[in-house]
Amino acid sequence: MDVVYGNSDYIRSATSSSDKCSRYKDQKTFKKEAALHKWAKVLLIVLSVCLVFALGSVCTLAVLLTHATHFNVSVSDQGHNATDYKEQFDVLHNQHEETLRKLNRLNHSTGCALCSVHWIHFGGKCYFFSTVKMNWTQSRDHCVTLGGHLVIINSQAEQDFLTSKVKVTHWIGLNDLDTEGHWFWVNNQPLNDSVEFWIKRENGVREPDNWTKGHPAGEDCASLGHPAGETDFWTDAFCFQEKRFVCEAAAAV
Ligand SMILES: *[C@@H]1O[C@H](CO)[C@@H](O)[C@H](O)[C@H]1NC(C)=O
Ligand SMILES: *[C@@H]1O[C@H](CO)[C@@H](O)[C@H](O)[C@H]1NC(C)=O
Ligand SMILES: *[C@@H]1O[C@H](CO)[C@@H](O)[C@H](O)[C@H]1NC(C)=O
Ligand SMILES: *[C@@H]1O[C@H](CO)[C@@H](O)[C@H](O)[C@H]1NC(C)=O
Ligand SMILES: *[C@@H]1O[C@H](CO)[C@@H](O)[C@H](O)[C@H]1NC(C)=O
Ligand SMILES: [Ca+2]
Ligand SMILES: [Ca+2]
Repeated sequence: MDVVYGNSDYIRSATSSSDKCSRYKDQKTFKKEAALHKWAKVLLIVLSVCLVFALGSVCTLAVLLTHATHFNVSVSDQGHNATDYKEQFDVLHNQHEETLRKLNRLNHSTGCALCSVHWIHFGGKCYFFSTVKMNWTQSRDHCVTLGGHLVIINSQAEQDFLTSKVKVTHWIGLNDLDTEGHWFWVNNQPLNDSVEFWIKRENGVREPDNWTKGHPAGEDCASLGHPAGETDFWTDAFCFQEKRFVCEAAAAV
């Protein structure tokens, strides 16, 4: 009995509890709605914050953009200044070069070695290497016209300098026009036999050979090098041949 009562009581209490439950459920939905409202608020706040941040970002971007344009301007300023510096540098550079040239000229003049343009200084003398070809007498006269004379070679050093400068045969100021076999320089000095650079070939055939084939008068004018290409030594050649030539002149003091 007790049990039945207890049972019904339990049922009743169960029913009441189910009532309670539905009430609780209502409460829960209410609470849920309240929570939803809360979430909506939170979301709204978050969105607001986002909006503020977005506005902030836009503002920052705008500031950055103005800064960037400022920066661009300053860069272009610097670019302008850089070109100014480049111009200044160029001016100074040119002045420096000009000063060096002057110093070089002074150096040369103090070394008694001032040569005209197109003339090359060596050992206190000036040398002119022609680009035109003339026969020997024309070459001799042309060097005089230029204020010098056909080159007179007095040393191994001078010979070496000349051969270092020429790649083809050139007339020099030496001839045996007056007396066959007696070689004289254009200043009427006889050839010093201890300072001569005639080609001495291995087969014993040497220059001057007074070659008479091709022209009966023989070869009376000396040239630096051979038409075949060697330029290290002297050969005698037909004076009427046209060759380049080397003039020599004293260097200006
Ligand atoms: C070069 O830069 C200086 C500042 O360093 C500035 O005062 C001057 O105006 C600039 N000059 C030019 C031509 O931009
Ligand atoms: C001037 O001559 C001296 C000595 O020969 C040399 O050391 C110097 O470099 C020369 N200067 C120039 C500018 O040629
Ligand atoms: C020939 O040259 C040598 C060597 O340079 C020299 O000792 C000699 O005096 C010169 N002879 C003449 C006649 O100039
Ligand atoms: C050089 O050749 C000419 C012309 O043939 C001749 O008169 C002269 O004797 C020759 N000289 C020598 C040293 O052979
Ligand atoms: C060089 O050429 C000139 C002009 O053509 C001439 O008068 C002279 O006789 C020539 N000299 C020789 C050595 O051939
Ligand atoms: Ca000869
Ligand atoms: Ca010859």
